[in-house]
Amino acid sequence: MERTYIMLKPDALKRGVAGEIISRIERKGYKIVEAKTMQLGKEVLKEHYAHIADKPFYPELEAYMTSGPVLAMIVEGPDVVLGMRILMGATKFEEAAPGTIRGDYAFCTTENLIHGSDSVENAEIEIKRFFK
Ligand code: IDP
Ligand code: MG
Repeated sequence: MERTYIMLKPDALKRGVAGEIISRIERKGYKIVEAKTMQLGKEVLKEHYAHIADKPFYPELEAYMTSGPVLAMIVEGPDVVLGMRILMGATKFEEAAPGTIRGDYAFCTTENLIHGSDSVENAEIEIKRFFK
């Protein structure tokens, strides 16, 4: 069974929509096999976001991602990596379709509520990174 790394970002917890997002994941038929809240440090975040760490928006992203706890999860299901990316919606808030998590809840691109691995290979790396 395929697994992916899902992380509800600090705004999801601050706004109190974590439960609604989890409901969507469960309604889709996916299983949450592990979950924990944690406070991200700058070092692990830079490792996780190495592909964008040199972008001009990174300092703002770092401040946001370390502003409060995240909810880290391992989610399991058939083709769950791709399926979760579809449930999440596009990265840029103006491109996230209604009906997706980001399309329904995000009003800017930095604070877009949820992370999901973008490939099966990265899912395994991210699960190891955050669940040791
Ligand atoms: P993803 O989260 O959809 O996989 P990535 O390109 O991996 O998108 O970017 C990681 C995170 O960085 C995004 O979820 C978002 O929070 C932030 N981000 C990406 N691009 C921008 C941007 O152009 N402006 C502000 N924040 C961005
Ligand atoms: Mg990404």
